Amino acid sequence: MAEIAAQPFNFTFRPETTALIVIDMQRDFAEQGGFGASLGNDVSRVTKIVPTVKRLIEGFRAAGLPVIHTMECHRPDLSDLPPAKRNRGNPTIRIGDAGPMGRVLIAGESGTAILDALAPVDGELVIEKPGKGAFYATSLGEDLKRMGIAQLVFAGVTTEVCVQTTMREANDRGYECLLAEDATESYFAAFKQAAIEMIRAQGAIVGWTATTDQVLEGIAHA
Ligand code: TIU
Repeated sequence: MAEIAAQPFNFTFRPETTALIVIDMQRDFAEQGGFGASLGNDVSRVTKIVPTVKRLIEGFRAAGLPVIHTMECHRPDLSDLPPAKRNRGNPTIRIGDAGPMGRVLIAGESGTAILDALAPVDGELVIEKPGKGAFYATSLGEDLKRMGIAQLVFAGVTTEVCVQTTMREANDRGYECLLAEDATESYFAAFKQAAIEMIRAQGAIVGWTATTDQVLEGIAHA
């Protein structure tokens, strides 16, 4: 057990029941020609956090703590893609369309893959999710119960969409959630800041936030 100097107050870190969950660090959100760019976003904001996310993942692996990865993606027949999601907005290419890295956000396509630098290693749980939240229409809830997890440290993209949605889902299911502030990013600096403030407001109403260094220090002292 160790106290992490988090906001809005210390987070009591219990390594035996904690996992890291890395949300959607996929080429589709980080590279030109992918889903994020098709929505008109500056994807370079995402690539900048890769070394920090890597450091966090390696800290968990070195301590023998579980690392879980999620991927936003859909079946090739689009049976898990509601028209309301496919038709939203005015992207240059839609989910399921053929792009320069294969079909956008479709399981098994090269653009949908997790970035090489952050690729899962053997034995790590990878959750393919059709929604923004990682609990919706996936086995994540049962997997966490089987693993005996009670606390989740969050990293990944984007802060106010898939990360925040999954944190809120996890918080409602009774998990204590801590977001690594510098291991998450948004396409909009103001949205990232607002999401971080919303999460930890009102006495950690959704969860805690801390830097990657503070999380790694907690691991070192636990
Ligand atoms: N567009 C956006 O900000 N995010 C997503 O569509 N997915 C995730 O956040 N992973």
